[in-house]
Amino acid sequence: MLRKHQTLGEFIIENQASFKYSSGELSSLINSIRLAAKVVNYEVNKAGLVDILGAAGDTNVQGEDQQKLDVYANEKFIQTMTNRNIVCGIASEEEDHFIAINSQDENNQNKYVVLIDPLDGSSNIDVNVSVGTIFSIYRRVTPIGTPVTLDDFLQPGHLQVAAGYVVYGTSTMLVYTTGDGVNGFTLNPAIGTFYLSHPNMKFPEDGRIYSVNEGNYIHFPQGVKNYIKYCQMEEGDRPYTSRYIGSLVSDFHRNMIKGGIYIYPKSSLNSNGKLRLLYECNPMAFLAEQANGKASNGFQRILDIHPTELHERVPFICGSKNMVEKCEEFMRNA
Ligand code: AHM
Ligand code: MG
Repeated sequence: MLRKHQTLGEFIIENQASFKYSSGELSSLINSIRLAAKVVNYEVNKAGLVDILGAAGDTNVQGEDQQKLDVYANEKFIQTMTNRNIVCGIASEEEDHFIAINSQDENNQNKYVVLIDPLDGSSNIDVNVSVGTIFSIYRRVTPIGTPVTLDDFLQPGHLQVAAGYVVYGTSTMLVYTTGDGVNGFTLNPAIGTFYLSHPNMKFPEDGRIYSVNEGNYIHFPQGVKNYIKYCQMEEGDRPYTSRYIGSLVSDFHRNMIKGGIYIYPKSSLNSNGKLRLLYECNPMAFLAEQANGKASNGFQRILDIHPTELHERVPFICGSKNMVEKCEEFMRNA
């Protein structure tokens, strides 16, 4: 049951039975992400004090080395999940290779692997603009108790058991799905508790916002160019509004609430676009579909793509269903 003012902790316990694979392990895993999110949030919030407290690479007044926030976030998420011994493997956008946890320990009965982008859009930190953490969770495919392998991570997105993001914005929110809709929780920083503030989030079927880095327009495929022109044309409810933060989590979050489309296409500069299938596109696509939205590479459903490498990139079109379908139509016909 969804109850406003429910805390995230209460929600996890009360909804455990509705998880596709009911187990305390997934609950503990989401709890550990909640914990790491709070720690990272505290640090992100202090970023504006960098001139006072010291920049990355400096030593602070306590004699501690200051780290870049994305490195810090990476460490915190990995540490939290490793210390609690609740996953068997982690892959991070910040790491070249996946990390096997307790792989030699035959008592390690953990069945989940996590893929994470610890601080997406981190170039926005310097200018006090929202950034996010994105996570994606799968059941391992290799036998429990054996070391994880690359196969455990290279699964198509439709096999995700949970995914979500944290947006460190004007408020900090944790939004996630376990395949049973999308719910958003807002952090009350005074007491460090996430409350259910956005139950059962849904993309409006149609929207009026398009989010794309138009500075790259000249390099875009013809279908995307045509769609952008369509968005700008005066007809019906158009022209649409252009909004691009340059932080996927924030752009996605706004579009889910207000209705819109996010596009990071391939271009003559990047043949597969920029975003990573496993750390960014799959989790956002899972959330989008769970919220009545859609996600595609222009021609194929994101969640159907079979990954072949950890850091694979794909073109990404995601948002309100009718807008994504319109964009796909332009791409097919170009
Ligand atoms: P990052 O993983 O290096 O932070 O890059 C991902 C980010 C997305 O959050 C954002 O939508 C996109 O890169 C912006 O890229 P661009 O500046 O090319 O428009
Ligand atoms: Mg990223």
